[in-house]
Amino acid sequence: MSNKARVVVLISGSGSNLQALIDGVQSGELPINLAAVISNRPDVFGLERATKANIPTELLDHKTFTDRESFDRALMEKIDSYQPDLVVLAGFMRILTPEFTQHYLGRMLNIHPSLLPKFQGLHTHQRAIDAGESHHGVTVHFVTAELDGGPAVVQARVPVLANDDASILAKRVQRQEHVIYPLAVKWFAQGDLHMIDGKSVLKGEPLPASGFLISSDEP
Ligand code: NHR
Ligand code: GAR
Repeated sequence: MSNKARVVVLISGSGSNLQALIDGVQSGELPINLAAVISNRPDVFGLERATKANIPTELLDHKTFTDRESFDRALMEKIDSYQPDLVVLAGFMRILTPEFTQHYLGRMLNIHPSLLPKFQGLHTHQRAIDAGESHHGVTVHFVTAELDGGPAVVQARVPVLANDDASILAKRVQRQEHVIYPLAVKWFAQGDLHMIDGKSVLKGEPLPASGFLISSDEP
């Protein structure tokens, strides 16, 4: 018996953010029940991480569906069979239909590797470099129908350095991801974080549009 928040994690790849959640649970920092990990891609490392942590895994290969609607309906059924309180997108790479996002509205989070509203969509690290940004970062946000457009919960900034390429910059950003995602999930699990009238609310206080700001101590 456990009254901990039940969390289903959706992945498409390596699952380093999933690992940060697993580590949080195992260290006792993060009071959640990781109910299942679901991947839309076969043979990804994130599924191995889940198996090693004794978390049930599911594969739902989007390539076996004729359209987004039928994939999303099947995904919803799988997720709901685990009765989650929260759905966490952790490097999940399929755009979700409005029906899907509506069903989980206020109980689904995503981590997006940019300082939203900058650089919505894909290839964010290269785009930040190409735009000559002095800073880049990562945002946890509630998922709405608008791609990468839901209200921000927490944001971490990192510097863009002179000789950065996309992969070095991505690593610097990902170190912050592994700090802020467990934090946001913990807030939600403790009942401190809500989405109210399209805004993120933390401990009764509306958050700024950027979300709660964490600055890394690099230059
Ligand atoms: N769906 C909705 N409705 N709203 C959001 O905010 C979503 C979402 C689905 C995924 C994650 C997002 C990100 O953090 C996310 C947020 C995939 C794509 C994409 O273009 C864009 C944004 C995100 C995830 N996917 C391609 C597609 O056709 C496939 C790319 C691939 O498979 O490599 O779905 O950046
Ligand atoms: C993370 O950097 C995450 O921010 C990004 O993909 C990586 C997944 O890493 N997400 C997206 O780009 C969503 N479109 P992980 O699988 O090791 O957690």
